[in-house]
Amino acid sequence: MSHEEILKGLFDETLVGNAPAVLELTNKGIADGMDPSSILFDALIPALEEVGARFERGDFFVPEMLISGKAMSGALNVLRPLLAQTGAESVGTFLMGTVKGDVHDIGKNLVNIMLEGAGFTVIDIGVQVAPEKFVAAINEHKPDIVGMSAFLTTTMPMFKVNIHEINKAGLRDQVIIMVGGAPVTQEYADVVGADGYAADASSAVKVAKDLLAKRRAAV
Ligand code: B1M
Repeated sequence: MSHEEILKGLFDETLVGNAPAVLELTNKGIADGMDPSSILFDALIPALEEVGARFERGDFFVPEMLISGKAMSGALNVLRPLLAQTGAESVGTFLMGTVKGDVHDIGKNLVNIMLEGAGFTVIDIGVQVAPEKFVAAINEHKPDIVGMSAFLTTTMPMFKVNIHEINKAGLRDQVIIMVGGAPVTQEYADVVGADGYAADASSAVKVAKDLLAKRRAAV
């Protein structure tokens, strides 16, 4: 099987949510010396974009989204150690969660993988994270950066609620706050009072590093 065929197979099987085939092709690609980033960016992510487009058109429903998501997550487990390989000392601690009311986690997990690859210690507090859980986790882990993901227009307002609660707990000055997720924009991040926003996992790493460097230079 050529690398092109593996990529095409990965796209097609992720689209139909055939998790065993996606896992097998991912393992085959890696064993064959393929670049893990190519598997991710040239096959898996485009497949989920297509799933989203079909859902919008009414050709796919929630169960189809779910099985495609599961197939993608299985492949991410294989890619995680390869994408996150780093021998470096921790550059900082990043606390990450998907906001309350939102169960999407693939994008969040991908950001985590990239951050780990860039040397961050990542503490993932999961999905549907309530404001009080963010506050408790900040007290417990004392992160440099708090990252919040929201993937639905209906859950984006939770950023503002979370930031308000972090403020009320007297912790706002101690952490940098970053937000992201498919419907989020820089303008929205500014409105809710976040310190940073990124559109995708690789820019999230860059923004996190820049914000941390600025904060450290200021103190
Ligand atoms: Co949902 N879903 N979903 N879904 N789902 C979307 C998000 C949607 C865009 C589909 C569509 O209509 N085209 C739509 C949202 C519309 C909107 O509000 N704008 C949608 C909907 C409507 C819903 C439900 C409401 C459907 C229903 O029940 N009627 C429901 C909501 C459930 C809930 O959360 N309460 C729902 C459910 C689900 C499943 C559970 C079935 C499943 C999730 C599985 C899982 O995550 N474990 C699912 C899936 C798979 C999708 C799509 C198809 C794929 C999402 C994904 O993983 N993308 C999605 C369509 C799409 O995205 N095109 C869709 C790949 C991922 C790598 O990209 O998530 O954008 P992304 O993450 C990026 C960036 O956003 C960024 O970096 C990531 C990596 O590059 N990023 C950050 C993310 N977090 C960041 C944080 C940062 C910085 C950057 O700093 C802190």
